[in-house]
Amino acid sequence: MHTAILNGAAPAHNRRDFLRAAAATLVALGTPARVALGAAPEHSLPALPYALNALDPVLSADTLGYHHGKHHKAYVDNLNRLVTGTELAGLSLEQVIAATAGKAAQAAVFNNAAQVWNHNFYWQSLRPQGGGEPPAELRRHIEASFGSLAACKKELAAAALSQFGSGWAWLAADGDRLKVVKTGNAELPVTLGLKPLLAIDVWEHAYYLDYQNRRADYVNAVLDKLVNWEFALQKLG
Ligand code: MN3
Repeated sequence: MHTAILNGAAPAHNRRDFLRAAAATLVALGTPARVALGAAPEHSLPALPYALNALDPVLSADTLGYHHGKHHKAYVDNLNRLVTGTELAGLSLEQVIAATAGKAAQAAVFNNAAQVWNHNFYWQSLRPQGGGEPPAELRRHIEASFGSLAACKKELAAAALSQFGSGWAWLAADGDRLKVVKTGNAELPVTLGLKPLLAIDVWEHAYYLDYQNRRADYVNAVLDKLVNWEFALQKLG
């Protein structure tokens, strides 16, 4: 995997050299260099897949506004600032995560990159009028792995509640088997070799405006009313 990352970095050099050359040409022509170099940041904040108030009253427009527009955006901005002009410039988000996971010297880049990825995934894990019954094919997998949908939800809630401090609860696939895992801070299942299917953000910023310290109320409301089982089935593939 690391070999692939190193190979993947080569085009970034070429791209930067090309951009520098292009910028120099534009400067010579009297065009501001930032037109060429500053036009497109490496990573961007995806739009929410629904309106700000679409998850109300489980999650208010205020919560989504701060969570997406401030917290998620800050991770994107930090990541762009940290990778600009480095070996990691030009790599995809997934490549940045793979190249920095487990490396203490790259912790800031990893944390911001992983949080961008986690939030991209979290917004898709929710939907208006979610919860309820999973599609039949997903339900079969859930019952094979947990015994019942209720047991699966109970295990997800327990993981979300027992994650000490900031982190995430996940439904993930380990080959054919589904399992629930929790991760601290920015950690994510892909670095554990698992395929993520659903994410529940249990950082306080995800629920504090609406639920204050009542994390259990937030988690149960998400599982009953917002969780996007169709997305999980799509990810299971
Ligand atoms: Mn968050």
